[in-house]
Amino acid sequence: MQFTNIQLLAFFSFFIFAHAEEEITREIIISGNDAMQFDVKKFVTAPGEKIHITFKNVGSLPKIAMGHNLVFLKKGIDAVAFGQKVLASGGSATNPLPKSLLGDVIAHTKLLGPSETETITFQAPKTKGDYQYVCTFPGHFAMMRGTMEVK
Ligand SMILES: [Cu+2]
Repeated sequence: MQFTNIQLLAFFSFFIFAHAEEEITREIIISGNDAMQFDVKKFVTAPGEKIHITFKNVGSLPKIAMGHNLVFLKKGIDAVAFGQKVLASGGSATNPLPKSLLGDVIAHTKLLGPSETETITFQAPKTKGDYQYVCTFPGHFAMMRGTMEVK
């Protein structure tokens, strides 16, 4: 069986493309501290890109008083409105992200105590635009917010 040059080209470019797509992983490191601040308030990613987020709680206050998580919200979900919804849905220091709200969430870490770190991996949305992220420990949404821009 003979392959034409075009067929061979199509065959190999498929592999090259598939491989290239696999290689693109964006590494982002974000920390939260005892002053209720994320050190990264904005980052940019490409549509559909694989993202590794390493989230660190660099504070020293106990988790029950100053735990932090990192919650990525779907397009159009406002971080402040979501923080209020968490409280209205029974969110607390021991249950900062009620399961009933996961439909609004792209990806999230656990609640981290002092010096804890967690890495999560997810695929960036395919639709361009701004996506907000927030810490949903009660009250922290007032200060701990940021934006992932997909462009
Ligand atoms: Cu927090």
